[in-house]
Amino acid sequence: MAVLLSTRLEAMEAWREALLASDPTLAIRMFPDAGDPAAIEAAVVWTAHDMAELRRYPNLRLIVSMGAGVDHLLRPPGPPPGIPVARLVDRMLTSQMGEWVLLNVLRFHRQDLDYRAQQAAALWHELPAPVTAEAPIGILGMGELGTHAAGLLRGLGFPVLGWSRRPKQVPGVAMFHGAEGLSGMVGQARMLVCLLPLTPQTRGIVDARLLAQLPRGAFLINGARGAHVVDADLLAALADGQVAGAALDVFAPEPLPAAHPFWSHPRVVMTPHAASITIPSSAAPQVVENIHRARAGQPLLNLVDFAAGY
Ligand code: NDP
Ligand code: OXD
Repeated sequence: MAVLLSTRLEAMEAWREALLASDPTLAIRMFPDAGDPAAIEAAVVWTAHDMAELRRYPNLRLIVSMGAGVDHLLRPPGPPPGIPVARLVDRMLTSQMGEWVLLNVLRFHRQDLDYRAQQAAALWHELPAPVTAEAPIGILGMGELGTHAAGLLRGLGFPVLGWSRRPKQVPGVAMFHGAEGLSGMVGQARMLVCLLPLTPQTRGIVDARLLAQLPRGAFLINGARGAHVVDADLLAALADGQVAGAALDVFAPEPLPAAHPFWSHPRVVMTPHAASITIPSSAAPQVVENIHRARAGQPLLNLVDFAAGY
């Protein structure tokens, strides 16, 4: 039996080596060279892979996302019926995202956009001192990434508010949940960090209505998926000062077209979906463990809940 790998060409070899380091007996096929379709037992894939293509493999018993998100696997036509999908929950993915969130929270908290603009104008001017304990950070999505980022922010002394789908307790974090909990949380957030999965319920969640509920002059930090944000609504909120700045790692579509206004916006800081990048050597052991479990008919790790959409 063999494992099908499908990702960007430049990442393929690192994945192959990492999987073989965990289990040298694995037979690896690099898409599109799948070989005998009947030999494929698991597919380890990233965003560009066509889910319809996976219907060619009659003995497939596991699909693994090469990232934490799975929206690319669940969009129509979705995975072949009856085949489980696992995602990555990985220490290095989590810590990178924590760093990216901290970078941007501190950038906005310490008025870095303003100081950079002053530097460009050779202007020596001290702004009011920011008070950390008076700058609540709201986190949409309190899963693996959100909970870790919350801990880092708490460690720096920021009050942290969190929003999840189901009721949940996170030490030191004021938690809100469900549609009814959203405005209570957003209304207090000096910065809003989005770390939600993209599902039918969360698509377009950061729209004019939600942005209007933020305290005036708040900041948005989106490390989740571009489609969480309605771009035109964010641009309008930036234009009238309701939102004072945004840090965006993810876009719809990616790459973001060169003509998009975000590229040159003075209050938008962009990274090219690089907040947290999967490191195959870190992620491979759990993938191999899942392949072994699938063979043995044992419960799988980090399974996607199709009904919840993440
Ligand atoms: P998790 O599944 O661990 O956490 C998701 C969180 O979102 C949970 O707290 C969940 O609530 C909450 N949630 C889901 N749906 C809703 C809803 N309708 N209303 C309120 N809360 C909701 O995911 P991760 O933390 O591992 O990853 C989050 C996302 O980050 C990924 O899906 C991916 O899109 C993105 N990502 C981006 C990267 C980048 O480089 N930019 C890298 C890695 C991930 P509950 O706790 O109740 O389940
Ligand atoms: C992920 C991502 O989901 O990189 O892991 O976006």
